[in-house]
Amino acid sequence: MSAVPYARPHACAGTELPPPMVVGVSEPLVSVIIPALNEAQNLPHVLAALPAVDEVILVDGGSTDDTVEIARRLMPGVRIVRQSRRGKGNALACGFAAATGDILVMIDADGSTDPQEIPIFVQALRGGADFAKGSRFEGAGGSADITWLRRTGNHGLSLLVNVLFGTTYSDLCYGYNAFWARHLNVFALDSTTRAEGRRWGDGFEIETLLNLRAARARLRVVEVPSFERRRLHGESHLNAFTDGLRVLRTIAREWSRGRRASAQAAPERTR
Ligand SMILES: Nc1nc2c(ncn2[C@@H]2O[C@H](COP(=O)(O)OP(=O)(O)OP(=O)(O)O)[C@@H](O)[C@H]2O)c(=O)[nH]1
Ligand SMILES: [Mg+2]
Repeated sequence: MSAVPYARPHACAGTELPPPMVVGVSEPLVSVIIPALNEAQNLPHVLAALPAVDEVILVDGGSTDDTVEIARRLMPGVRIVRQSRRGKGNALACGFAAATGDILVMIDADGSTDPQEIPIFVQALRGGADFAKGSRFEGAGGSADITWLRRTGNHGLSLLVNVLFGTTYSDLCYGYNAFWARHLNVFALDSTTRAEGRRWGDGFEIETLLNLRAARARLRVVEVPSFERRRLHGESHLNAFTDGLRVLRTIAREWSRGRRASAQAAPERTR
């Protein structure tokens, strides 16, 4: 796990980090969760680049290509999980629920997130963070993939979140994150209800949901500079307009949810 040099990430304002803590005498177990929908051509690159981890979970979204067969052939120990509904968010929820590690890392199957960065995320968590949030716009981070439209939309949405939630996020919609499994309940994700379509949080709004719920639970969030590569093969599943709107609605929903929770807590405090 030490192939990549550790670059100390920047802490978000209001999340002063304590000195590195001793997590225990043993190393934390690391699970990597990979949502995949028709990524057979990309998986060989992604799996080959993985550093030594304890568990790899591939969450298949009903791929019609050889995604599952390729994963099994290249990595006989891989755990294949079928998702309960549709969408990347639901895939991640199912993968998190199935994982047995102490640290859960989410990466994409299209080759855009570099598995060689995993040790940097793990180091950030072991250094005191609760949630290590990848950022393409922090420090040495960057992107060879993001379009002007998406970059502008992402900046605008990040700004809105920072104003409403008091965060200092530089990259709201990025799929490379890691957190301690003990915080999974903070995200209140429903992995078990079966349905044909998508429920709220099942789509590409998942990263926003995780970031907002981490902030509301006052987890110590540390941004980890990350470089996003181009998808190697195949088509993106994301639509900048419809998925951007889902992100915007997620921000509105989470904000009003937070206001309702504070309003309910206020009378109890004055009793
Ligand atoms: N299991 C599952 N995985 C999905 C689903 N939708 C997307 N994914 C995976 O989620 C990851 C991110 O999806 P992408 O289509 O690459 O979206 P993106 O990275 O935001 O967009 P690009 O930058 O254009 O590639 C990839 O590994 C996809 O295969 C889904 O419905 N189910
Ligand atoms: Mg991608």
